[in-house]
Amino acid sequence: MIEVVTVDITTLDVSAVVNAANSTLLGGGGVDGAIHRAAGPRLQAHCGTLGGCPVGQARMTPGFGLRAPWIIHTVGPVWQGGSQGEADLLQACYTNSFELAVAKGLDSIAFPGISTGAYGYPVEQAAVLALETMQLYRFKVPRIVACCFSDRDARVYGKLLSGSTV
Ligand code: AR6
Repeated sequence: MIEVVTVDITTLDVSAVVNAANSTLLGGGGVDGAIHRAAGPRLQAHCGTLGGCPVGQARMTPGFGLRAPWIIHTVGPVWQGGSQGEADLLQACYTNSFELAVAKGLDSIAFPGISTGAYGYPVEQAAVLALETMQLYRFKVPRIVACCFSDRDARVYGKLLSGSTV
């Protein structure tokens, strides 16, 4: 099942929340800042032991004070116009996040719109990739949540899911 919701991702009752991090994994603004605030300082201390994360890859940590028991940190590409491999890198973020969840046997996962905030990836293009990858994993992870932070983004996802063009 793929759900589209418009909420603060830190409030969701899921097995894993995906964080749109930067390659230091030490926290930042946007959804990364919200997740670190909700998880508390033990998250940054733990992330500091991981040695960062390259763009397109993912790392799992406990959720600490977060409602979700696990956080999957992935580093999206900075949008540079689309000719620098951004689509492959963004797809790798989703795939590698799912692979960590599957390896751990998790039954629910929530994704923010990776790269679509500070990193500037156009939401319409990012949502196509996100939903394509979610469809591929929907039999491996029973509950998949596309967590939007604006009604506009939720409409983009909703239209794509219902099969109409954006
Ligand atoms: N819950 C759900 N979605 C959110 C929340 C939230 N609490 N807060 C923001 N969003 P961004 P990026 C949405 O900028 O583009 C950080 O500083 C937001 O509206 O958080 O991958 C990192 O440290 C947008 O749709 O991530 C990196 O330096 C989406 O989350 C950099 O930003 C992603 O926006 C990563 O940039």
